[in-house]
Amino acid sequence: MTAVLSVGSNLGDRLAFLRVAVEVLAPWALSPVYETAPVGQVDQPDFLNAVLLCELSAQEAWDLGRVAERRAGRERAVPGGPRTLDVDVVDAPPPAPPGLLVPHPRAHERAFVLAPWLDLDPQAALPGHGLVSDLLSTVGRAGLRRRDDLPLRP
Ligand code: PH2
Ligand code: MG
Ligand code: MG
Repeated sequence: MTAVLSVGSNLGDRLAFLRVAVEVLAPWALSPVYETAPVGQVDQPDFLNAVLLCELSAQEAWDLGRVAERRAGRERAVPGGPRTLDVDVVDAPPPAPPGLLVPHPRAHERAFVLAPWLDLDPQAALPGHGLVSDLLSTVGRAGLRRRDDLPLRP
């Protein structure tokens, strides 16, 4: 079964850091890259975001996500602040590490997750919330810009 992972970067060479995630997580499908206005703490640089589909359990996705973040030199200075690489498990089959909520509790309200996921799978659904296409219609695409000039695979 497939894991759906959201990757984001808003510090340094953003595209290069997303490519670190691709290298470590070995996805079988990669979405387009979106440039996105920061959600939550808004006084930080714009993100690049994408979605990866990987043949991993939630536990494996979490572990490899931490490996990728470390390889991208991530420092956890300010919670919610700028980061070189963030790898989040959106949905994945069990087992999951203790304390990790799957599906991700905020994925349904995040256009920067929903839009690239929908590009990969028009039928995608988020357990407990329904079709990604419906969720994205509700949330809207404000603050998103698709960057086809920045492919995840060079
Ligand atoms: N990640 C967050 C908080 N806000 N905003 C955007 N646009 N993209 C993100 O990846 C993002 C965010 C927490 O991890
Ligand atoms: Mg995150
Ligand atoms: Mg995270």
